[in-house]
Amino acid sequence: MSILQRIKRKTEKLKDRFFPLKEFNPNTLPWIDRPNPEISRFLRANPPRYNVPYDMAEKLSHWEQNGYVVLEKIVPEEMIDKFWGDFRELVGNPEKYDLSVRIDLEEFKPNQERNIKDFPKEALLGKYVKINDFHNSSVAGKKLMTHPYIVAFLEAIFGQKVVVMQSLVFMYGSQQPTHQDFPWVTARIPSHLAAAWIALEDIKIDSGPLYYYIGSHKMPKFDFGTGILFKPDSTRSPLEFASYLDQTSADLKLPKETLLIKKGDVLIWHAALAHGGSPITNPDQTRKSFVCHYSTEQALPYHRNFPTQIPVRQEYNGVYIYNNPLLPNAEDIFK
Ligand SMILES: O=C(O)CCC(=O)C(=O)O
Repeated sequence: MSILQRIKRKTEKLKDRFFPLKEFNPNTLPWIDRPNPEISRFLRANPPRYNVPYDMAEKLSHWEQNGYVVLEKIVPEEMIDKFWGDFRELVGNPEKYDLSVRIDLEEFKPNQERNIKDFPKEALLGKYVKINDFHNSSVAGKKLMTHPYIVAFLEAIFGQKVVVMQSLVFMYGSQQPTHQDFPWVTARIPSHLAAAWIALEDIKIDSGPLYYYIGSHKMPKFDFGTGILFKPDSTRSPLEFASYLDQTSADLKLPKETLLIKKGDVLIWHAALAHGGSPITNPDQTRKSFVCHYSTEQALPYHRNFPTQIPVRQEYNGVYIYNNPLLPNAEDIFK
């Protein structure tokens, strides 16, 4: 990093500290989040690079109003089965692999995030497991997360180069309290964030499905005491955040929708859509999903955990995916 870049970063940090953000910066909002976005004009000037099987104008308008879209039957089953095959091999033989895994169970405190080898094998097949960034190891994962019909939509909402930020594989429902993603999954520009929830099987009502509040991406932002981003010195907790989102959605009469999509369908949601995982009512019912977070090259020109390092990156269908500098030998190990 040059001296100038270092000074710029330091200044940005000081600005964040003394003038914390209370809303997204209007100057860097994606075009579609600005007042009165002109969708037909945008599409005339920026036709999608792929011939998509859905009505892009209709989807963009739905996104603008509601903060999410469902793209039905867009991912072929073979792609999903290949990816799930890689995943089964990983959790069946964890001793052979290197990967970061988080299991939110009391018994694993204080180190709930560890190398996959350092958890008991049975725990990997249980609840509260989040397999982090498996796409770094799995080429099938990279192809899945950059499926052209997903990429076309992301390119349309951002109007610029898309990058992968992180991914999670779930075998069971997360049962996570309501949250928005941007306070945690934060790029240099927090509004440059969207997530895809790729259904790896038909989702059942008793599996603890994802839920979200329609239109919640437009509600006033929560202040953690450090502004809209969660920081180590935030004075308000994630549970207070969850109560704020549930209560404000109720006050604004925003409908709550439960995601019961089918294998190969994809939900894409906005950085500020309030969402969470419903309680699991049948402990045996899986809810296999691949959750991928994306940003733009402008907001994330490096691997999210290594901002000072020049990233090694690969390009899939026009999207940059950064190699994980911590586990170089694990990259693309599942070909
Ligand atoms: O799939 C889920 O239940 C939660 C996923 C989620 O909220 C996230 O990754 O932000």
